[in-house]
Formats: sequence, C-alpha cells, structure tokens
Amino acid sequence: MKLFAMPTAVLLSLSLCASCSQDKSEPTLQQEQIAQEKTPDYSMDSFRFYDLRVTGGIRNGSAAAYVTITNTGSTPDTLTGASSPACGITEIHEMVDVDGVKTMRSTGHLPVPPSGSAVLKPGGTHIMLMNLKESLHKNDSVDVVLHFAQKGNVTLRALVR
Ligand SMILES: [Cu+2]
Repeated sequence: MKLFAMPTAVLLSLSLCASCSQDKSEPTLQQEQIAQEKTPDYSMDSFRFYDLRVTGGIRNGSAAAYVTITNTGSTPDTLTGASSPACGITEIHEMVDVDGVKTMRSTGHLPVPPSGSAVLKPGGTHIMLMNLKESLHKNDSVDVVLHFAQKGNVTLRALVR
C-alpha cells in the first residue's frame, strides 16, 4: 500500500526507467506533421489517437506508453491520469531539468486543447507503467486506460514495440 501512496512530486531517477531514454531520435516537426495525417490508431468522438505504443519491460520493472492525442473539437479537455491492468502503478511523467540533469517526475495533468494535441513521446511526457505484473515483449498487447476530465475513461490497446 505504501507504494501507491507515493507523493506525486517525488523525483524519480532516470535509472528507474531505462526505457524512457531508449529512443534517442527526436522526431522533427515535419515528421510530427506527417504523423497527424496518418490514420489514427483510435478515433473516439472528436478525439484521435496516433502513434500508440508501449516499450518492452521486465516483470516488476517498468515500461513507457506513448501516444499523440488530437482534439479536433472545440471543447478543451485534460488528461488527468492513466491506469493499466498490466502494472501496479501508472503515472504521467514529464521530463524536467534539475541542476542540468534530465529527470522525470509525476505530473498531475496534461491539457488537450481544442484544435490541438497532447504529445506523449520518448524524451518528453509519457505514461509510466511501473511494477509490471509480467514481462512485456515485442508484439504483446497492453490495455492502457486514459482518464480525461471531460471525456471520462478511454481504453486503448497498445502494441509493444
Ligand atoms: Cu517515466
């Protein structure tokens, strides 16, 4: 139970989550624009979900989930959290510089503006799946539930890549 009560402001060292820094190639702006023109992995009302994927990870270890959430509507929403049956703890992490060291920490919420996107990607904001119940291997599927302030819960099935 103590683990679940971990304060959100607690700083986590990158070594807890090697998968966060695994992909060193930052997508260029042009690549991101192309991504928006692709077929979404999921569509739900005015929301589109692109580039959904989860990294591999070992049992009791951690993995990261990434997705680009595009809001084509005129109502703002907020990603307030996430959960997954694949792990014990799920948090939204952001990357911050602490004395010149890139560190990840829990963030309470992520805005999804109207006619805009929230991008969860390697090296940036991501969903951290911690205390994995089983190892995640390439091509496994993982359910990731996104909690939105307005839209409620949205369950997405992501492939491990
Ligand atoms: Cu993380």
